[in-house]
Amino acid sequence: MGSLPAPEAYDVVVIGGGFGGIYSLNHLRGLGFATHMFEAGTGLGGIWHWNCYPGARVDTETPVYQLYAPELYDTWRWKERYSGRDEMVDYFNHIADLWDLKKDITFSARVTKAHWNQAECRWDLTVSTSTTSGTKESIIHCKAVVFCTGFASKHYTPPFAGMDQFNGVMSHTALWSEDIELKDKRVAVIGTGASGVQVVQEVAPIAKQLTLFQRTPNMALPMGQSLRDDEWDKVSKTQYPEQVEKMKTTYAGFLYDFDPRKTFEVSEEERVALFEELFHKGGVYFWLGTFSDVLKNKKANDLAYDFWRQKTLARINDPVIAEKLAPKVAPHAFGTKRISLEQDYFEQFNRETVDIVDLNDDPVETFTSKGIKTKTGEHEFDVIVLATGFDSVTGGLTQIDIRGVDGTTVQDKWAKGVWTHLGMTTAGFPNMFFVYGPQAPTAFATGPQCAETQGKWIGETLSYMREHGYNSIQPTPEAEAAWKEHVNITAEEGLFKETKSWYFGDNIPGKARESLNYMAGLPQYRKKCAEAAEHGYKNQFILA
Ligand code: N01
Repeated sequence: MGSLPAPEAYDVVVIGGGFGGIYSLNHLRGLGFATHMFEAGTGLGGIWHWNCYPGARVDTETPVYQLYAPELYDTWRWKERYSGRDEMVDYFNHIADLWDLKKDITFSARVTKAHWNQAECRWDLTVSTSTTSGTKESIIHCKAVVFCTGFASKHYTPPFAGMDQFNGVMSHTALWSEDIELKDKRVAVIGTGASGVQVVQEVAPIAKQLTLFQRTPNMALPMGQSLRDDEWDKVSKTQYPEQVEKMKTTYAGFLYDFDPRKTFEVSEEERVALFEELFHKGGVYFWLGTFSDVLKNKKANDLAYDFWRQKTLARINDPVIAEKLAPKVAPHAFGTKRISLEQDYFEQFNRETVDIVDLNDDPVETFTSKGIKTKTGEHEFDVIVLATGFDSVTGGLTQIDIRGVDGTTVQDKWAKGVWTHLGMTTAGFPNMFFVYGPQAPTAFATGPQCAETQGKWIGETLSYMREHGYNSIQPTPEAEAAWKEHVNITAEEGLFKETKSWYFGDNIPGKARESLNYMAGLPQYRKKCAEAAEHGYKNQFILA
């Protein structure tokens, strides 16, 4: 573990040790910037460090979900098509060893404040460091700060009545502690996002009884999990450089893209054949490799939903439960909320010990000392799992006291909506960058690809400033307004905006409704970032 550095030692401080953070630390250090990372957790991995709930697993397949560097993929051997959480943590530690990162990281160190000091042209950070003898606050100075706090670092717990009355064990998935016992327990799971689906699938076989509290069914797709054997590993390593070139051309950074054809341009036989093929490939092919209009045209989307529904119904024995998990009337257009991958999620509901409460018919009235009381009665539990999500995309930044040139906080500036340029900078906050945050491809791109794209751009920008003798950079208000408009116009195109989801901030009461992500795809995003840097960042940024 790196020691707490002396003040004023840094060109750049990186905050957070997920993909964005480790890439940025290594890259900026390689460019010759004195760089240090603060990580609130005790280890690397970001979301994979914190989310250690039972069944936590990546929904992006190997080898796509990794950083691109020959020394990394040559020396790492993936075990499964979709890696479990522990394998991800091992992978992060492998990178840290190879790149010798830990000497420049302080763990258990949470940055609670970041204030721009105009007189000194620097950031003053307050870092709260936990040690066995207590918590210590330090002030750290740096010329630039890169927030790599991720899109899911502020968990969300709905304010259910009576929560403090419950006498059993209760935990949010993002704050899970590995010593929580679930075997032979009566378990409640609230929420059906990626976390809820994975918990149900993992815990139902060992629990005495499991009840899922569902507000919206998850249109989860079969994962198609498999082991990666030696032959796969050998071939993958030889193909990887070429695959990376391909990944740079696709919408989300996968190895495949949408089929250019539209649903009704082909015969019904051809459509069904493609649907079957994509569905059986496993993963998100049926979501992001399908006909190009499925996420744009409601009629095309209805066909995809119906196909998914028929496949799902066939796996659930009880027709009443089946109707809850895959209702005749789709709750929203297929694929317009984050699709999760499952292995045997739907089969869990065939167990005598598993049931489901549809919160639309039978809402929670209050938590009690013994469990959860809904409109129809009380359910008793030993453990309640809150898989209720995050203040996604913006929460990682707005939970920190970040103040810009005139003392305005990011929370205040973004109270009625997000303002950024390129999803990496915001006016009034010089030399502040953020990775995997709002108005960037974030939830519509693979983490490593997004982290590399943004980390490189930030590195180029800081290098340009160093070469040309500039001390500060921030976007112009006009560039920021234009980016906001562009992000919102792009989000108008598909069916996404018609669905309430965390993609639009709908899950957090009072949060402004707007697209939190740049939805035009990674290639278009890279083009926009390159254009902004052309001609010395002129017109879009103020350099001083
Ligand atoms: O959170 P979510 P998540 N009463 O926001 C429900 C990434 N991730 O932790 O849909 C009852 O998706 C809410 O209901 P509804 C990934 O990007 C990845 O699962 O709003 N229910 C919803 O069902 C993912 O998308 C991985 O109607 C309430 C659930 O809680 C993102 O993180 C693993 C409620 C929240 O689902 C977030 O996933 C884990 C209330 N008052 C996470 N409030 C992998 O790659 C909320 N809900 C595998």
